[in-house]
Amino acid sequence: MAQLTFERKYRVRGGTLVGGDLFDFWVGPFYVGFFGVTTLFFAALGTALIFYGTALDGIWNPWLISIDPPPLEYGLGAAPLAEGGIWQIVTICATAAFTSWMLREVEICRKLGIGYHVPVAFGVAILAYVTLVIIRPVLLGAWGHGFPYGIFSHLDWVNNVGYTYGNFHYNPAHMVAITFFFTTCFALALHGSLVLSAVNPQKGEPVKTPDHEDTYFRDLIGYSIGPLGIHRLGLFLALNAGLWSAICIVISGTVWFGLWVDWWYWYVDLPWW
Ligand code: BCL
Ligand code: BCL
Ligand code: BPH
Repeated sequence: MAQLTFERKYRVRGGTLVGGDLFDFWVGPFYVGFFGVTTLFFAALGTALIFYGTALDGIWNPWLISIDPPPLEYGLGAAPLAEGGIWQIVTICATAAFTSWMLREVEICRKLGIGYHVPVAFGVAILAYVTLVIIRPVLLGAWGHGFPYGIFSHLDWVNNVGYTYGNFHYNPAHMVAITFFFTTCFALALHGSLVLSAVNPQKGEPVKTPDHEDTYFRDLIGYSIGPLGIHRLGLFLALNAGLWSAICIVISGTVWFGLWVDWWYWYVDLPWW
């Protein structure tokens, strides 16, 4: 009931970025807005094109469906539909759909009067995608460097691009990214379990306060980052995971051309060994 009363209070006009009142309404629980319409448009068009490309290939096994980027020979030009052109349009649709989704998040934030943290965070995921299929291909001079849109084929791409630079594990930015992914999971495991331990007690037990949570970690490791701090830390860790991922791939083939293991010779070459 509290939820319903609250919804009546915030489901009011205004806060839109474009379109004024035109799309300022809800369908069931979903806020629509101008960017809801553009999300739907680009998502539907992109998905339809994937099905069209699949029909051209004639392979309907879901694992094997793949919309491939153009061969490297097309450089940064437009390719014929059947030779990577579909991939190029799907890439435009996907980028537009993701960006629309983010802007729809912004409009919802504005209506609620809350910060833009969620759309900013999603922006980092979009940046990673855009780095893979637009920024790096442009820097390398061919759309053919983007990854193919297929469940198995995109795994092949990761594998092949990885081995192009020898053992990709030696890429220092890849190391940092992986460390942030692991640390994010570590932090969420501690946070999720700690919150449940306090607010989901046995039958008949009272719900415990944040002081219990803080005290738990002070007893255990001498420090508690606190209820606000843990969310700042979590966001910091997760965004860095995405950011360093984008960095590790964009520098491969642009600022470092050879094997990643060779990068470490700067260390071997230090004068004092
Ligand atoms: Mg990948 C795996 C999607 C980029 C490396 N990847 C997956 C699968 C899923 C996927 C098929 C589980 C992901 C997951 O749970 O994420 N990858 C996917 C998408 C993109 C993408 C949509 C993208 O950028 C648009 N992947 C990349 C880039 C590499 C990469 C190129 C670095 C990030 N990916 C890998 C590796 C693996 C995957 C390595 C795996 O082992 C795993 C797998 O099993 O592959 C077979 C977390 C997100 C959620 C839990 C939210 C829900 C997401 C759902 C599951 C996405 C479904 C996508 C759907 C099949 C295609 C949508 C298109 C429709 C037309 C609308
Ligand atoms: Mg590696 C990349 C970990 C071994 C080659 N590798 C990554 C990073 C991550 C990682 C740090 C991928 C995350 C990412 O970019 O997310 N690699 C990792 C680990 C190991 C590892 C932990 C390990 O061995 C334990 N990697 C190897 C081996 C190499 C190798 C050694 C292969 C042989 N690795 C590469 C290459 C790449 C990576 C090459 C990369 O390109 C990739 C990277 O850094 O990419 C940036 C970012 C998230 C996204 C891109 C997803 C974006 C999602 C978009 C915005 C939304 C999708 C919506 C969807 C379509 C909606 C679906 C419909 C709804 C569900 C309804
Ligand atoms: O709404 C959301 O979450 C509920 C947003 C979202 C987010 C958000 C959201 O707010 C945030 C903060 C993040 N993701 C953050 C992050 C991480 C850290 C920055 C990072 C690790 C990450 N997201 C990763 C991923 C991955 C990975 C690792 O692969 C996936 C698959 C996702 N995030 C997925 C998603 C969605 C569930 C959601 C989201 N992250 C965004 C939903 C959205 O944009 O909807 C609009 C678009 C469509 C409904 C479909 C578009 C269809 C295209 C036109 C065609 C398909 C093209 C595609 C390229 C094909 C790929 C094929 C694959 C097999 C390779």
